[in-house]
Amino acid sequence: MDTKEILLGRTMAVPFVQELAKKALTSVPPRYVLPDQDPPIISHNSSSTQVPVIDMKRLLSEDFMMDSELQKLDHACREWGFFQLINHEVSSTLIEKVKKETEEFFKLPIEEKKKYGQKGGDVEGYGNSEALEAYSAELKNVSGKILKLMGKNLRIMDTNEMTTMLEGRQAMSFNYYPACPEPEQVIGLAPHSDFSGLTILLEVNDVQGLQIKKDEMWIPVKSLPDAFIINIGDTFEILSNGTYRSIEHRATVNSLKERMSIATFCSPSLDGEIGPAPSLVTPETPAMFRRIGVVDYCKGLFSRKLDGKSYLDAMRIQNEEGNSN
Ligand SMILES: O=C(O)CCC(=O)C(=O)O
Repeated sequence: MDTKEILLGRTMAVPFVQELAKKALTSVPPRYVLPDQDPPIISHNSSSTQVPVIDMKRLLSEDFMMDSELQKLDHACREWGFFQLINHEVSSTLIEKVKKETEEFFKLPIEEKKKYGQKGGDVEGYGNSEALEAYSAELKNVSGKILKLMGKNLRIMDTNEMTTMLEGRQAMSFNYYPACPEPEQVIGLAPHSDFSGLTILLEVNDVQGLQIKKDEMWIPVKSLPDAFIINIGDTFEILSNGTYRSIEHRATVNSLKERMSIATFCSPSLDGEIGPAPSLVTPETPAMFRRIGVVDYCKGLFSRKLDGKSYLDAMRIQNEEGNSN
């Protein structure tokens, strides 16, 4: 199927907040003010307020370390929906190159940038470079390995279906959050969960701002140097029949420094379907989500505004009492 022929819907035209930020405003223009946001908890550096760290080298070690790391990975996916991946074998030289190119891209004059940007009525911009191509291929390799291990943890029988559903399509989002004179009055990216199977986030310029919602509290993520921050997306929650949960997250802004990040989404291809893996649906664990074509799923998604996990909730199967599973 030619994916370009499928019209998924239109996203709102994105205003160039980077240009606005150049005006050295001392207060936020009213249209960007978002009062009454839940504040984050103050992190005490304890393990209960830090996203788990998973070591890829251990996961692939094929000795006793592998089993304990697999258990850690399973725990991270069940309890957090987020983890940081270290020793992922993507070369730091390549990562530095991608970071540098991203920073250079955002420094380009607006007219130059527009050439690479989102076209009217489209959900995607475009752009590539040798480093980006290589980065994209490396991340496909990392996500392939991690997904296989997650499938093993979940005891999914047919890992082919899993691969098609979660790895069919890769997309990247380059996020730029300008410094803001009143950071508590605005949000960089509103609370949402991702449509993807997995998302791999790279913080570009050492400014942190990602927060995740755990036990109804917002927890700031302190990323480790060169680590990837990986999260479970909605498609994986559906595939795992609710065992691994996608987690709401948001991006905050900094009062003094701009922040940049690159999110790589490993998502299902448009000609497939999304639904719980058949081997996970049993009389004891009935399907929690409807099966739906990816195109129909995306059309519904793009017609809504970012609002936590509300769209995923609409996919839930209601039980006989009218409650969702
Ligand atoms: O920039 C971040 O920290 C989060 C990015 C994100 O959530 C997204 O691109 O969907």
